[in-house]
Amino acid sequence: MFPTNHPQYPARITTKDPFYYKNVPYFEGDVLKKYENVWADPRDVNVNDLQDRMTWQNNNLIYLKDSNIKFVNGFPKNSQKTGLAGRGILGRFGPNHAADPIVTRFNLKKMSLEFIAVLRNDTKPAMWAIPGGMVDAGEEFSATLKREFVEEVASKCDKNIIDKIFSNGKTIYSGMVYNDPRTTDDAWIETKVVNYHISYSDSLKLNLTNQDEENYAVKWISCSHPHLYADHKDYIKKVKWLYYKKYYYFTIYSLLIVGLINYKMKNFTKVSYSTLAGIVIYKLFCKNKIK
Ligand code: RP5
Repeated sequence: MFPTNHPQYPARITTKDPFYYKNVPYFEGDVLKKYENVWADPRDVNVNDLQDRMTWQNNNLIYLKDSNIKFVNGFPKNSQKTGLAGRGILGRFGPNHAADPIVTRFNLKKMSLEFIAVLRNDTKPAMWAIPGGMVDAGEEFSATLKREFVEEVASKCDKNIIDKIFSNGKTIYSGMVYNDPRTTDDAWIETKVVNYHISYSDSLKLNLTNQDEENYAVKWISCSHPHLYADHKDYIKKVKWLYYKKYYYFTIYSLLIVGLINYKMKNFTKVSYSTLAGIVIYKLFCKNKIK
């Protein structure tokens, strides 16, 4: 897949071009020079250091040297061709680790599953996103999930409610972010996504405030929002499935029981109606859904 362009990047070239490897435009943001050795790698980073870094594979963190990621001239290469060489504006060669906390609630008034989203200010047009962020050097993923949430949306919230929310999460995904607009052939983002579902009454205790440097706004939005940043829609889909699957399967089993009762009573029209309803619900909501 070809990531969308980032507002600060030059145009990408098509990966179908036979001279791709010669012509792919090089780009490395100025900011990397300023932050070389701070959060950005030095350009002459040692290959052994790079090989000892971690990547997500099948939900486990493994060393790059043990993964299927190829190294070319001492640098790890993205398995997808993106039309841009260099790190772009990402600091690290290869995986740049991030973490995404999805805090959800069920809004009874709107009959809708909602999550806390931020309106990012680095995309054009601005896009709603999960308030995730980069893992600092030596930081645990669990710490990043909480820190990013607090920094981006909850800096004015009571510590007790934050601790309560982050005491119980469910991992939704860990691996590569395929559609982040900052991805290049030499640098990409990998993330761990965790869902924290809270009650509506707890959600009212959160005093949400956005972080001006990164976001225009923060609010609860529907999990059915049609456009989200990077791969965030896929993660939200997984959360929706996790939340709703029990209701779908309960309805299907209930219809099955109604069908069996009617079968015993030789009421075959009702048997076919309940069977049909069960099949429609299964096909629409369960089949091919993320388990
Ligand atoms: C996305 O970029 C990740 O899913 C995460 O949400 C985000 C991390 O980057 P920043 O928000 O820190 O820019 O690919």
